Amino acid sequence: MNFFKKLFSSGKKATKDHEKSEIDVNDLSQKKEANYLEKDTINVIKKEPKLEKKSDSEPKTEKKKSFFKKLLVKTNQNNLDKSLEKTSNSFFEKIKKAVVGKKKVDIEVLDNLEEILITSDVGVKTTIKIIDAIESRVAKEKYTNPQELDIILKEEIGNIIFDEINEDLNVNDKPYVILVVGVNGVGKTTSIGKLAKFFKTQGLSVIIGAADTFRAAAVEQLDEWAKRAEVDIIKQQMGSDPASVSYDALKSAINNNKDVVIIDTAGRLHNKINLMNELSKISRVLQKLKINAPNEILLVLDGSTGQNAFEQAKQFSEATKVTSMMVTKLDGTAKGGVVIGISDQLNIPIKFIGTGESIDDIEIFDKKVFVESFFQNKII
Ligand SMILES: Nc1nc2c(ncn2[C@@H]2O[C@H](COP(=O)(O)OP(=O)(O)OP(=O)(O)O)[C@@H](O)[C@H]2O)c(=O)[nH]1
Ligand SMILES: [Mg+2]
Repeated sequence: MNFFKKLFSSGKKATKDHEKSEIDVNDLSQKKEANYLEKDTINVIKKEPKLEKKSDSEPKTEKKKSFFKKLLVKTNQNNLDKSLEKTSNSFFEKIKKAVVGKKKVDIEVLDNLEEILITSDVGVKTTIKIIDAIESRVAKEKYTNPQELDIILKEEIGNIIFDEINEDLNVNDKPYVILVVGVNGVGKTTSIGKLAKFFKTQGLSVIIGAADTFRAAAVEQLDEWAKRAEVDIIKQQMGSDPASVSYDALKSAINNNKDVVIIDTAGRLHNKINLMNELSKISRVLQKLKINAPNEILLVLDGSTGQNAFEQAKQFSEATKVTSMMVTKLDGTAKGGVVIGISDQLNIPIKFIGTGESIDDIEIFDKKVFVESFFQNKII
């Protein structure tokens, strides 16, 4: 199954050192929304990085166009296996205990399985769905061997999470604007660094907007990630208007013909009305430059919080128009089962997962590969 447009691999070295720049527009922070258009022409453009001269070795427009159409990026199964090791081990330890000495899949086995799925953070509704499916299969197929429970479980979980909507990231619509949201500490800023590098290695040019102006040191932290990913960053001082920073970032992306804009936002409590207000203000202001911006509202969830992540996903998606999700910190947790519940219960695709703290610890979420990794253990 394809998740992304194939992002050109044939060696465009996307961003060069001299392309990197920082734009500090502190003086703009107090301006009103109505002044954005005026502001950018007066102050921002002057400070923006120059357009990079196209070198002869770079692909021509025609070639560049084509890379958006084909799909290349694949999930690294080994990396995912490692990240889901704890989840899988813990799940299978419980399953093995539940079927030991059993000659058939009876009510007791199913009851235990139900408990195992729930304690593995799959979530109650999805667990019931899985148990119902297994129950009717056992009845129909006269399935009796509990040692093979993992095989039907894998099939049923696969069935449940595979029927999903369009998951393509259509970066053709450039600059492709991704607004990154989520509560405190889930890994938004880290994930932005990873995403920036990810897109860059696909030959896309990236600009990051430091619109978390709320927390001290947030801008410096993002700045650090921009350096690591070797991409441009647009920032203002702490306390300035996040919508203003977002506007500047998009403006700069348009002026410099960038492919992707990723905007960091402050982690706030998901039930606060000001989150909604802030995000809709950012969107409104972005729309002054690009009518359908942001292209994505990417919700970042901390997978190690299990059902909490699920609750956040529900509440966020009720409050804002979340279009995709990234689940972080799947490494080092046994709560990876939450991904199954989220995929099943919410009509929003998970597009990426975080598998560690380093810049390359990111994988495209491919359900098939995910299920394979989840079932990397066997009962026998
Ligand atoms: N193990 C692991 N740690 C991660 C992952 N993603 C982020 N982290 C860690 O999570 C912590 C918080 O990450 P941030 O990127 O600062 O989170 P944030 O959502 O931007 O936080 P606020 O800006 O305070 O809301 C850091 O210590 C990161 O290293 C991941 O995929 N795996
Ligand atoms: Mg942050």
